[in-house]
Amino acid sequence: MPTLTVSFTHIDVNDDGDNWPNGEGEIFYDLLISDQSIVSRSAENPHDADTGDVIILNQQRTLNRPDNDPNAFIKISGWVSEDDDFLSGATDNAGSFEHIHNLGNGWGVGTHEARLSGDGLDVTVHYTINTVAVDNL
Ligand SMILES: [Ca+2]
Ligand SMILES: [Ca+2]
Ligand SMILES: [Ca+2]
Repeated sequence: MPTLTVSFTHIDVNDDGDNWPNGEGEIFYDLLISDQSIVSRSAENPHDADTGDVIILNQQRTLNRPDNDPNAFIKISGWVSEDDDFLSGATDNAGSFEHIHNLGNGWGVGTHEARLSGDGLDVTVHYTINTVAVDNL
C-alpha cells in the first residue's frame, strides 16, 4: 500500500508580536495530522524568537494512504500563539488553519504553507507531503 509522509518543516516568524523594547516573543504552537499532535510547544516552554527568525521543526510522520477512496482524507491543522502576561495585554493569537487533502487533490503532494496573522503576531507554517512507493519492495 502506498504511504504518505507529512513533514512539518519550519515556521517563519514574520512578526513575533513583541515589539521593542520587549525583545523576543515566546512562541508556542500545536501542529497536528488528523487531530493528532505531531509537534508542539507550550506557553510554559515556548520557543523564543524575534521577527525574521525561522523556527526549525523537521518533524515527520508516515501514514498509510487510503487507496482510491473518494471519501477518505487527511487533515493538517494547527495554531500559533505568543505568550504575554496581562501587563502586555494578554497572549497574542495568530490564529489557526485546517487543510484537507484527499484523492481529489492528489493527497496534497507538494509543499504547503499557512500564513497566520492576528494580535500583532504574524507567522507562516510550512509543511510538505510526499508519497513513498513501497509497492516495489
Ligand atoms: Ca506580544
Ligand atoms: Ca520582537
Ligand atoms: Ca511576549
